[in-house]
Amino acid sequence: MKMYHLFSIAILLNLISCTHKQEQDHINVILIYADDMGYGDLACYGNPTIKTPFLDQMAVEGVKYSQFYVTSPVCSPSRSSLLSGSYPKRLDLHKHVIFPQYLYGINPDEELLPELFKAAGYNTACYGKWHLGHQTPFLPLQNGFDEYYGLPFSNDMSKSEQNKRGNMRYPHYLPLMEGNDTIELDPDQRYFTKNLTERCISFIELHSDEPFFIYLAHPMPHIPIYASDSFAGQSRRGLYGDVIEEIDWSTGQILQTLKENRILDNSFVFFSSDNGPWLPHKTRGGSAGPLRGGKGTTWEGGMREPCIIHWPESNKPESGVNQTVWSTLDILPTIVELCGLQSPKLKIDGQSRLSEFISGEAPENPPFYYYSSRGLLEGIRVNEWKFKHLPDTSFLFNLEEDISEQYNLIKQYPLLADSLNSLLLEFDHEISLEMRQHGTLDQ
Ligand SMILES: [Ca+2]
Repeated sequence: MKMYHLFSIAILLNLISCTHKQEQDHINVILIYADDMGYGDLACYGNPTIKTPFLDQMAVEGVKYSQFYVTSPVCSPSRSSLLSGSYPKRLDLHKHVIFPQYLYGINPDEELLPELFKAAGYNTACYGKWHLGHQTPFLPLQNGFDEYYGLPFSNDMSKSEQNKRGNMRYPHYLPLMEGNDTIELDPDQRYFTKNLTERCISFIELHSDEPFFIYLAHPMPHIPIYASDSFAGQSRRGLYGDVIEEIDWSTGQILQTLKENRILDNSFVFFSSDNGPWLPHKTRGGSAGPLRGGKGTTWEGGMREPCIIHWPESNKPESGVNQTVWSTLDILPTIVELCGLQSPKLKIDGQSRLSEFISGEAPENPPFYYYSSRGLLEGIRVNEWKFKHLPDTSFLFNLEEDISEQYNLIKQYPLLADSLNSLLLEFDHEISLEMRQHGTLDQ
């Protein structure tokens, strides 16, 4: 009898240990995407007056990327690449942002990252700004997310905000959505960051024993900017600094929640922003640091972003600064490999960078293409060289010697410029032929 009990206990212990091991085998993923935050807005990227201790610490313990790009200098196209691994033009989402009166959005046939997670049994949540189409078929719940709470488009697409700017006939209210339903119109924007953070924390706590994927897309610091009472008036950089410091706090809260639930070691947490700072709004917008230009341009300031990643213990590169040239295109395939998900069947543009990041081997350097806010291909980067053309001028910069794009070397290296221009034209021709269609309600 005694032996029987001992045997039962041994089986039980074995079962518990197996279950525990299974729990630790999966990797949780959180993508945090700010809105219109610049390359120079975080202390760890050189900002002298905004305090970002949590992101600074995340950069020290994880990896900070110094040459990370987004695929568009405006919201909707940039977001489409993060979730699809493709240039916006491949998805027919390259022609600027989706305004409230538009009837189109991301094609539900696209295989987005949340759908790949869903197919692998993950719990999925989207909190914050969506901006990939606000008609029902294009919203998060129809595209792989179990939960959605947030704004379907930008926080300035609001009757009250437009009225403040003197646009008294603006007809659209800003909807706050829960799932597919609007639960409030023109909500108090001071509490966006705080409320989204609380949602995120609750979801982590509820699913701490199960695999999960969270896409936290902060509506800030896109103007109009607001911070909660705890942060307003605190930063030396003024309200803009308050907003960034609250986003920093939010990231710290999320990392702390993962730690308290003992799942930080098997979580991949990514932090970046969809495009550069909104410079025409002067002190209300952010800073691109040493980079030229900002939001809406294909100068570096419009498309090079801070990127900090906390890697899981099972796949952890050496901490520090990584100088690889890469982009949001590579996030989906890298995560697919990291988490063992099924790859999308449709053609995408990104590639997994997992093995080179983990092993520290020399990075591959596929060309990076700079599409404008209107979807025109204006530039290409290959290694340190960037060729860019505007209607009246062409430029050639050595970005690793001239980060601020101040010295046009096109007259010194005309053959190099020509060959980069040929690559650019060839790529745009190819993607135009292969372009899929966005989803529309009126087709
Ligand atoms: Ca944006």
